Amino acid sequence: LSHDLEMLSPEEMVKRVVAGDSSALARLISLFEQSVSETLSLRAALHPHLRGAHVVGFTGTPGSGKSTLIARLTAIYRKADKSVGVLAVDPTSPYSGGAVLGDRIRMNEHATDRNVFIRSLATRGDLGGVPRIVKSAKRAMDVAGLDPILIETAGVGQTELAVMDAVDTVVAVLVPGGGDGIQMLKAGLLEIADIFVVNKSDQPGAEAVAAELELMLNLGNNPKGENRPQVILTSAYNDEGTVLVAEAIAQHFQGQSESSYLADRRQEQRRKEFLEATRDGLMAFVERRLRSEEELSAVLAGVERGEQDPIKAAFDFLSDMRLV
Ligand SMILES: Nc1nc2c(ncn2[C@@H]2O[C@H](COP(=O)(O)OP(=O)(O)OP(=O)(O)O)[C@@H](O)[C@H]2O)c(=O)[nH]1
Ligand SMILES: [Mg+2]
Repeated sequence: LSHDLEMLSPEEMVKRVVAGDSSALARLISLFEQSVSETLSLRAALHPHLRGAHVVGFTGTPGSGKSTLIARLTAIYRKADKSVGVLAVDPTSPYSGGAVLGDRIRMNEHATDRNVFIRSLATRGDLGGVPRIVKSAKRAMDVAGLDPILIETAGVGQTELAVMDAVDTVVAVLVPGGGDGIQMLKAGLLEIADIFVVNKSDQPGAEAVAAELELMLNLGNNPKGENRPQVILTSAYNDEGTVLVAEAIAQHFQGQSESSYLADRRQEQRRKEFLEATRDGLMAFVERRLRSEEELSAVLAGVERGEQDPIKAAFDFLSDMRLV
């Protein structure tokens, strides 16, 4: 079957994804993983079929219960007869390696459900490419009719923040203890989160974290103005408070749609995607040239040996292409 898929033209592949063929969707995402820049035409072919699913990002410290919460929310959405897409950006650290297996176990109840599509993205240390792969995968999942699309990232680094740029609603998941609040504040999460979940409320200290957050949100110059983020206590493990999270997510989307906020957010997303795609296309062009043109590889060899100045050589190459 997978061999079958490899033979398909981009148009045929897209057609299958639109028809809800999950193996075609998985295959398409694998292609994006292999090279996001060489798949520009494939990504472009998705365009007429975009539906505009609600994309929700979950971020927070490793082990805070994001996957458990996502599994619970998936069950809630399935009860409402929604088709759910889950995209997990694999934690790279060995610490989290075990948690990935754990994720599968927790998602087990959904694994055989045709209306739930679960996919992990291996980051393979290529940090710069991750947000672009996520955006491409999200685009394909949207075309497949999955709505909502839930994206999980671990950690609060630059990559995670870049991924969260590509979602409509950001859910930050914190836990009691460990100075989470301060860590998130430093990471800039306080500014980007739309909903704060204090998970593991079955453990001591959860109320204190929630109170600390409320205080920070009241004191801080909250950039979201009237759309002050909600703080919700949950015990994802015991399925407590999870309905409130689903409601807050729906409310946030509703509120955003009614104000200009969603339009502004998506406008900025489109702007970024255009610039990234243009850059991707140019890079793919240059790399193809390097492979196919002896003259250019000779230039590169000269640059490597120090016979040619790298900047001057780049400038000359781009001038020849009439690109500068
Ligand atoms: N006590 C308690 N444990 C929980 C709760 N939610 C999740 N856990 C446990 O916390 C551990 C981590 O949960 P995950 O859902 O894998 O957390 P995660 O944020 O997805 O972890 P990474 O993907 O590694 O960042 C697991 O052992 C869960 O069973 C909760 O509400 N209470
Ligand atoms: Mg997880």
